[in-house]
Amino acid sequence: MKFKYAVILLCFLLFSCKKSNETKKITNENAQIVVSIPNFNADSAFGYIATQVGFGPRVPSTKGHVQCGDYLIKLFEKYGCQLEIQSFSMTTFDDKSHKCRNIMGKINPNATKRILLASHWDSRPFADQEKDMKTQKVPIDGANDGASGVGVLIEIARTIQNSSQKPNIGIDFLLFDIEDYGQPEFSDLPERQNSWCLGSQYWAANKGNYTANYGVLLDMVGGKNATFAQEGTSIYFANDIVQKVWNTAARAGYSHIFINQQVDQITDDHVFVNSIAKIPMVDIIEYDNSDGVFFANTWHTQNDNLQNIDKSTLKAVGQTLLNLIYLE
Ligand code: AHN
Ligand code: ZN
Repeated sequence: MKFKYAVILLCFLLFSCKKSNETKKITNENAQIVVSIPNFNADSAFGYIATQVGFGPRVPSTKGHVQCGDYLIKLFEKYGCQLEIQSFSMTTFDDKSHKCRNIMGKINPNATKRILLASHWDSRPFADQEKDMKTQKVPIDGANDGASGVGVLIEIARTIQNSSQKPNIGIDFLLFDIEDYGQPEFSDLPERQNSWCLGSQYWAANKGNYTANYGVLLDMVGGKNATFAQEGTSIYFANDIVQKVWNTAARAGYSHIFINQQVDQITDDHVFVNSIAKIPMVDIIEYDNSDGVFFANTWHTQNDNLQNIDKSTLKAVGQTLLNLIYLE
């Protein structure tokens, strides 16, 4: 009967029109519930990366660093986060002292179940992966190394505030300062232990009674044709979270980016969050071992600039995190 098919078709059309553009319905791991998850806007995230880079290098003890920190604090305020700013001084391998800030923005500050999402917001004072001695001494833009993770996190804060759908849990965005002032190979000063990740080392040792169920660190999440492998320290301390994040990415269609490969351990902010703060944290960090070095070939070079930021990589990371948050 033709009429019956017309009614079915009409119902189908009505239902598909009702579906919001803003969200996508997805079932959780056990397929027990259906949740609406907002879309991650990679253009907007890219804009936050461009603004950070626009301040100039965010090297501790420079004007660009102070201005960018103030800007990030204002953004978290604008997107309705409760702020906790940790100010401290740090001495680097070159015996210089710097005023630093770890910046935390909280959503649902009273929720007991919490996820900690982190990234570093400073940028490296050197380009020590350059061959040329002069270029090595010029600070990098750090569009990928620093600004990309922060851009994704700010965009997640904006998306949650602008969405009618709210997560069931608390989210804490934590922007570490002074991650990237580690001693370069060209330094002829005596070798310093643990000269990297100074902000996260300070935070982990001075976090008070703060805790979260687990954490995800973003580091260099905007590279062209980037892949994210399962990094050794993350597996060692938080293998269940690694599996959860990589499964969430695969279910969102990003298994070609979040690859199913276990790779070496690296030193990054998550090491100290795991070992000192005792919060299980995984690192989403670009893996490109084509030249025998773990990191991409723009890493700590002058090519770590906006031109080498890829919105489709930002989208894969941002959407995976939104899915992770809304499925909790
Ligand atoms: C190493 O250089 C081995 N780890 C530093 C991690 C890092 C630097 N991430 C971004 N910049
Ligand atoms: Zn770096």
